[in-house]
Amino acid sequence: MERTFIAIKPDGVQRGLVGEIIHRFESKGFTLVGLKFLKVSRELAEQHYDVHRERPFFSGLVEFITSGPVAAMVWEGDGVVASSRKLIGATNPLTAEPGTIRGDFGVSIGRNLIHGSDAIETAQREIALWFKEEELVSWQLQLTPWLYE
Ligand code: IDP
Ligand code: MG
Repeated sequence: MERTFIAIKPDGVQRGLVGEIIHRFESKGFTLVGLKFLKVSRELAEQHYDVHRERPFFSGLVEFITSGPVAAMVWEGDGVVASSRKLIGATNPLTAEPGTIRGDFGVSIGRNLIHGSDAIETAQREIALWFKEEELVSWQLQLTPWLYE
């Protein structure tokens, strides 16, 4: 089953949006298989955003992501990687569609509340970076027959 890595960034935590964001993924029909609340180390932040290392916003991004607690999650479901990106919305909250998390709650690209893996391979890399195998729980959502044909 497909899995994705989602992190509510320090602004999402400070804005009191942890419950709202988890609710959106739960009510969509995805299954929570990993969840932790942590202060991110510089090393983890730099590894997580390694592809952006040469970008001008990299140091500010690492500074921000390590500035306060983050809620890190793994969600499971058919097509969960691409679908989560749709639930999250465009990178810039000002252009993100209303109805998306960033579109509903944000106004600035540097405070866009949430991270979601951009591809299946990225999700595998990020899940392995943030979670140990034993921190992930395989379980069967009893709602499955009501969510999948
Ligand atoms: P994504 O989070 O939608 O996948 P990416 O392009 O992967 O967007 O960028 C990673 C994160 O870097 C963004 O979520 C945002 O927090 C930050 N970021 C991206 N572009 C900019 C920028 O132009 N200025 C400031 N921060 C940016
Ligand atoms: Mg990205």
